[in-house]
Amino acid sequence: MTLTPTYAEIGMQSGGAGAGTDTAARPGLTVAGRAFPTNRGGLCKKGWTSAELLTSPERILTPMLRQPDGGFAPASWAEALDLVAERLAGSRARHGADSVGVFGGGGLTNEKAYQLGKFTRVALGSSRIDYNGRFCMSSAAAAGNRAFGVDRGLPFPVEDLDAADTILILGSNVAQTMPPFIGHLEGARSAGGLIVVDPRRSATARLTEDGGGMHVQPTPGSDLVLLLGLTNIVITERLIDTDYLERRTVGFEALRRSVSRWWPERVQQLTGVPVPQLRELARRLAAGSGTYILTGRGVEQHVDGTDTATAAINLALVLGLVGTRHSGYGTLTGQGNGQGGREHGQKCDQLPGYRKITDPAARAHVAGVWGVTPESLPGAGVPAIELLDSLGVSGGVRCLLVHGSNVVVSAPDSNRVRAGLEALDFLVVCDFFFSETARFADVVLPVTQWAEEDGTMTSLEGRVIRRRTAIGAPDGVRSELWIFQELARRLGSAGTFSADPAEVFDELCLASAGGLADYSGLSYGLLDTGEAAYWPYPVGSTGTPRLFLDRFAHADGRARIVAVHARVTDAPAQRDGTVTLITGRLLEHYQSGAQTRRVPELHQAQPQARLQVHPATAARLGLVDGGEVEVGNMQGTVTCVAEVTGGIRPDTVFLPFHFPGAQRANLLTLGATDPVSGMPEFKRTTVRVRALVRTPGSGPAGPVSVPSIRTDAHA
Ligand SMILES: Nc1nc2c(c(=O)[nH]1)N[C@H]1C(S)=C(S)[C@@H](COP(=O)(O)OP(=O)(O)OC[C@H]3O[C@@H](n4cnc5c(=O)[nH]c(N)nc54)[C@H](O)[C@@H]3O)O[C@H]1N2
Ligand SMILES: Nc1nc2c(c(=O)[nH]1)N[C@H]1C(S)=C(S)[C@@H](COP(=O)(O)OP(=O)(O)OC[C@H]3O[C@@H](n4cnc5c(=O)[nH]c(N)nc54)[C@H](O)[C@@H]3O)O[C@H]1N2
Ligand SMILES: [Mo]
Repeated sequence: MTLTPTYAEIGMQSGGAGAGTDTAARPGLTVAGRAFPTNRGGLCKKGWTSAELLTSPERILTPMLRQPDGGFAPASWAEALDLVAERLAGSRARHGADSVGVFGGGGLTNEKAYQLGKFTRVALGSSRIDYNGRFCMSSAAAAGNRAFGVDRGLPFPVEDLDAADTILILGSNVAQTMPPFIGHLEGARSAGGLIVVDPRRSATARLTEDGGGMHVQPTPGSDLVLLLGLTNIVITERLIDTDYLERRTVGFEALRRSVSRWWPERVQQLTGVPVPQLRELARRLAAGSGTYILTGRGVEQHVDGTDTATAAINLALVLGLVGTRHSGYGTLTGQGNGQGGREHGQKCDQLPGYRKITDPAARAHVAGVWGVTPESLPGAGVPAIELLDSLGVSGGVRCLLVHGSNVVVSAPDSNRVRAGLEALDFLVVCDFFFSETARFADVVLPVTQWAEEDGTMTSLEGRVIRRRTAIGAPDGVRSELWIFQELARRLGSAGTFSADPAEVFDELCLASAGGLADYSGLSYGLLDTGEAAYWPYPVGSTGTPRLFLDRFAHADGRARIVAVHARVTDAPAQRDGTVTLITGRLLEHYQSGAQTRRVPELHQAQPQARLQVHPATAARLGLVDGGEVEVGNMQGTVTCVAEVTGGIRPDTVFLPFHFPGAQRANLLTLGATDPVSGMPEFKRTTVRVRALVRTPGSGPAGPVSVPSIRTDAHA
């Protein structure tokens, strides 16, 4: 989540959290909220407890090498890095540079993400890099690029939301995933204008209860149809802004034709949202005097996520909301550096500054900064799921480096991921802990945590923020920048790799110059003044808090209305006792849980996976609250505990994805991807549920035949 370390102010204390651990000699830290516009001094529970991880007894404090007996033994850094370099060079020589793959993370600082991209292209010469943002932001990014010509999560400062009287949130549970953010919804909420679309009565949906807001509860994965239907109503009821459409957009005619068959009754049939509610929702959006439309993973993490985000953008465009001072569209970016992490080269088709690796001018510019020839840079690689699918496969990736992701828990179709990792010749994982993924590694390299390193992060609104070292790192751990430098040297790489974050940032700024995400006017010195710095920030500018006020980033300055079509038009199967599984987050846990499951307070609050089930469904399937259940389909089987709650549709169940082993939600997800973005489907999976202790009347949980919708992804 975006708030924890970045906005934390670190207070040094003596004694405290470090006592009694391997790192007892280090002073303890406490984390306190600091006044900052995004969070207004607030931190969520995970923020308050984040310092505990610095001194966790489970922290890895020396490189670890896999032994012939399958266990791990400590090694010196020289020994570990020599081995890694030798194996990578060997693979490259025997099987080509693309036999070495790299998997990054949206939690890395801008400096690390940038250097990881450069290291892959220059030191390894490989095109095979992608990252966990593919699971997170890729659909919204693709939609934003397509419509606006640029992808910045919120093209306006987050405080702009304070003045809104109407905010539509589609598929985001910010009350639990970004708690301090809900302060910015307060204006709309108290004006009765908070509207939440979620198949669950989530904590965010409950914010609509007092004050006259709306909670719309569609069937999972039907949001595209819902949005096409709302656009249809807005057009037929003449609520569109024709002047805006004429001045600022192209493509309206095709949109008008494409939504004409999504009349309200048909939309009701597929989404389960009653016609009067559809009409009321459309009218409220049009009537607002400051209206924002925001999307989250609930609508984006689908095989049609790009088109769904596009439909949300189209609705905003026909209402004339985007690029005006008091309204807008945005996507709620997820990870700590989910925005910056998608700008500087971790993506398979990307060079720094949000440039395309296939663009000759971009290649020439970046190669110049890197001191190599453009011809030496590889072309575009493949997106995350294709990369993971190629592990150990002939012609695929044989050696993998993982930096900041726990794919065994968080990538879809866990069994397949696990098989891929086992089939590798060599796996290197950089982490603080023995994550579920690190357990498959040949070499684990322990790295510095957030409080132990300098760097920058870019917030969901495109604001670049400095992170300062607050505490020395324990002996034995190293920064990733240092690791890249050492490996590049051992690999005999062209190009220089600095281990100093300030130097790397300066280089990133140069490399980004002239790109969409232009940082070239920034420096640590400038950021240290505390001035708010929103990209693009070219030399000589003072940054860009609000994009699109005058023009969109396409050559003609106009936004593209891209007519999209609903592909998933069947209601999810409820035959034979199957239900639709949606997955997502809990307040207390972060992502794969690699970090939060190691904080006792958070672990105790949510020690195990619980499947949310509606009481009617529980009765039908013979499930009891707190009882053990088995959730299964062709993909795999999860065992967990039932949580019977009225806050979910009867045809839908919800499972958090934070838990390991047999509780892994991703044992059930298919690995099907959006054809435009490569985003995997995480939020619409057909499953069968049964009580593990059989109660009379419950059916068996045999394999379920689900339609195979695996599609070929390209970036
Ligand atoms: N506590 C906590 N906070 C986090 C994180 C965390 O792991 N834990 N992770 C961070 C990251 S990386 C991210 S990306 C963000 C994600 O933040 P969110 O997008 O808020 O998170 P999710 O829980 O994945 O999904 C949000 C909601 O989508 C709903 N949903 C599921 N399927 C559908 C659907 O088909 N349609 C609609 N309309 N809604 C649907 C779910 O019921 C859920 O309430 O959170 C960030 N913050
Ligand atoms: N079923 C289902 N699956 C999902 C989702 C869902 O909604 N449903 N959401 C998806 C989304 S949006 C996301 S973002 C992913 C996230 O899932 P992951 O990519 O697994 O993210 P984390 O759990 O944060 O894992 C980060 C790992 O890297 C380590 N780490 C943290 N910081 C650093 C660093 O600076 N350097 C290094 N080397 N290591 C570091 C942590 O200790 C941890 O082991 O999960 C996706 N998976
Ligand atoms: Mo995410």
